[in-house]
Amino acid sequence: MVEETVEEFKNANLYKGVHAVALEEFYTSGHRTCQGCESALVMRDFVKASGPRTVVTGATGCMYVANTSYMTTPWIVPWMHTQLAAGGASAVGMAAGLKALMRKGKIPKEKINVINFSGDLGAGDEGLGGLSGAMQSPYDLLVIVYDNESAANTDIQASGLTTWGAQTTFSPTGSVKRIMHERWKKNLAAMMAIGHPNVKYVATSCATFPPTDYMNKVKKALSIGGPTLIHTIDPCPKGWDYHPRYSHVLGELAIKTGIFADYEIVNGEVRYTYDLRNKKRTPVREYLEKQGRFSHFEDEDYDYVQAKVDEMWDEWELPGILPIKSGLKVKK
Ligand SMILES: Cc1ncc(C[n+]2csc(CCOP(=O)(O)OP(=O)(O)O)c2C)c(N)n1
Ligand code: SF4
Ligand SMILES: [Mg+2]
Repeated sequence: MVEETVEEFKNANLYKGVHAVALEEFYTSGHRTCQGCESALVMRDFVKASGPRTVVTGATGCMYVANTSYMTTPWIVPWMHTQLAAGGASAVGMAAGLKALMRKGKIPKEKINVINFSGDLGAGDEGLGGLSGAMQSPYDLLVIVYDNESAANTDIQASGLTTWGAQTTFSPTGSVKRIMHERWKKNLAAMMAIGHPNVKYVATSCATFPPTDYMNKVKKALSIGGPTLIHTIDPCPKGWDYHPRYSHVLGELAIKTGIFADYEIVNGEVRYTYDLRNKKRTPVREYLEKQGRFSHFEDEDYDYVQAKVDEMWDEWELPGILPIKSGLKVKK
């Protein structure tokens, strides 16, 4: 299941288990995210993994608005808001600015982690051009796409990364048409990996499953250098309509059913974190029926999604990742 990637990352100080995780917090109290918000955990854990020598830029969205209510913030590290579509560009600007200050001797020369976080709409739709620019830049930077599968902050509109069939405020079910959202999820991480050959590290992840996987992927991305990207799947109690206590359950099911493929691409080599090739997968219905956004589903809808997930893993040239021949090497 989880593969060790020791060689390239021997200097990355990877966590060997949850007990090794740093106790110090750099994203702490003072935020107003919903109870059970997995995106908040994505914030907390990346900065735990990156440590205090980190500068963060955050695109508009829940993780901006709920984290910077007037006169309060959970951020202990320097943090800057950036426009919704400008996540990638803000990371480039920050990295270039720090480099210039170091060159001019205005700040000491040292490694400062530059991390941008952007939501699925911000990074995957509106800011796709800027994200591409960042992935082709010469700078050391990490973009974390926190994917709660909607424009959550503006009341749950569908984005290009929303699961097929989900109810959102853009796609409410009705008596005439049951399924309003008829697009398969955009394949963002793979798109970035394939389209940007100089990027040394692209990964997907879930903040809670498998344990420490996400934080270690942050460490790997920061240690390998150059532009890097991590795309997380973030259960959102409000938008997905479930009791907040089930966020972890849903994150785990997203991976185990294979609807969200968990992998990393290191220097052009694909490594499955949770390998579902030729394996029995948890039926996707177990994941979907726990969420109110799919409460309108009938048997044929569950069957449709299952068939698409099976196709991803059984028929795609790069299972779960790419529906085309890619030329990328797959580690056996
Ligand atoms: C250019 C621009 N378009 C639209 C908006 C309105 N807006 C603010 S946050 C947001 C949703 C962002 O969605 P996502 O990036 O997925 O982040 P989330 O809210 O889900 O955390 C929208 C549409 C905006 N602020 N700027
Ligand atoms: S709406 Fe979703 S993403 Fe936004 S704060 Fe609430 S749980 Fe988190
Ligand atoms: Mg979103």
